[in-house]
Amino acid sequence: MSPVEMNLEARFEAYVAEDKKIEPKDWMPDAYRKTLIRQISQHAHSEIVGMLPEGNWITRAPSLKRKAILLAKVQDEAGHGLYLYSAAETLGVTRDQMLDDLHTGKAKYSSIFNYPTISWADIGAVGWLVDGAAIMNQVPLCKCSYGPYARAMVRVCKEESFHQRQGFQIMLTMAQGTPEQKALAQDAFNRWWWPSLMMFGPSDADSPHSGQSMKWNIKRFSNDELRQRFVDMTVPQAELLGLTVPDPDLKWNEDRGHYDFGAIDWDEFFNVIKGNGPCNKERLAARVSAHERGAWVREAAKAHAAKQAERRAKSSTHAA
Ligand code: FAQ
Repeated sequence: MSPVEMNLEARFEAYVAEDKKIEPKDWMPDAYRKTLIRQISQHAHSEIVGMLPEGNWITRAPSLKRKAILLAKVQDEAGHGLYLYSAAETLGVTRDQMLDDLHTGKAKYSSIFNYPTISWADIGAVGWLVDGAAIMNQVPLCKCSYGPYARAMVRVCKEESFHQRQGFQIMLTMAQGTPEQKALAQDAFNRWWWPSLMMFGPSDADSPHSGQSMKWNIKRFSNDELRQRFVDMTVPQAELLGLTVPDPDLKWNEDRGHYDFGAIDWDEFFNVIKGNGPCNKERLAARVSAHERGAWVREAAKAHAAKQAERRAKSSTHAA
């Protein structure tokens, strides 16, 4: 390493140690750049693939009000994808490259979006649990060492917290409704609980990236720490709803000051992230088809931009 590079590396290390933000034009180690591109692009993919399970219910929402709320939520997720793709682009990767990686199955997106939404109660469970888990994981990312990612996360988290509350409200309405409605809420809870715990990623002992990402202040808490916080926060909410957490081993541990919970089925998790979950193929096919069907929009936008540029160039020649 040359003396100049050593200086740059020392400056980078000092910035991280002092909790300052690294900005796109700052020098950064290749591995830091690579880790951020991986995490931010996977996060962006999760947001846009995450539109699909809920999008499934827009035409079948039970009232105009619920339809308008769900439509707004799904559009918010698209917006989150756009902020995140833009943040990743500042690291030197193009959107085309990222989308290509998603469409060819090279890039991951969150395991949670490979499960089906089979009843309206699932929309409540997704908002309550999936957005709840997303907030738990993402609030610390607002303090991530990479400036563009941290700033994108501030707005994302504000919107996710509205999403979580609308989900909880659907669950509350159903849990206080007819016995059939309450049963649907419990059934959705049973199916989404364990996959929501898996969203935080493998246990710390099996998480290859956590150690380095925590040293770089990308991640502030480990996967297991955030999962525990989520369990501790959500169990009292389930009690308030009058629903039963689908875990016979769940128990408050006085000594730890936390809930103990049952074993996660990691075989299921790894199987889903390998592409073999209940909806992986359907989700990927829907994304690829949307991308192909949107080609004319991208072409039209490019043609429009070229015409505008041509007009600007002509008017500046006339003015000169
Ligand atoms: N699913 O060493 P670690 C949302 C992969 S957004 C699939 O622990 P890391 C909003 C991981 O990538 C939800 N793959 O990795 C919404 C790595 O594979 P690789 C998304 C997973 O990065 C709500 C390998 O396992 N949120 O929900 C998963 O340090 C409702 C080893 O894992 C984010 O992306 C998983 N669950 O920690 C939208 C947040 N977990 O790349 C619509 C930002 C792990 O080596 C509707 N990301 N893997 O091939 C993060 O915080 C981190 O990347 C973790 C994983 C915590 C997800």
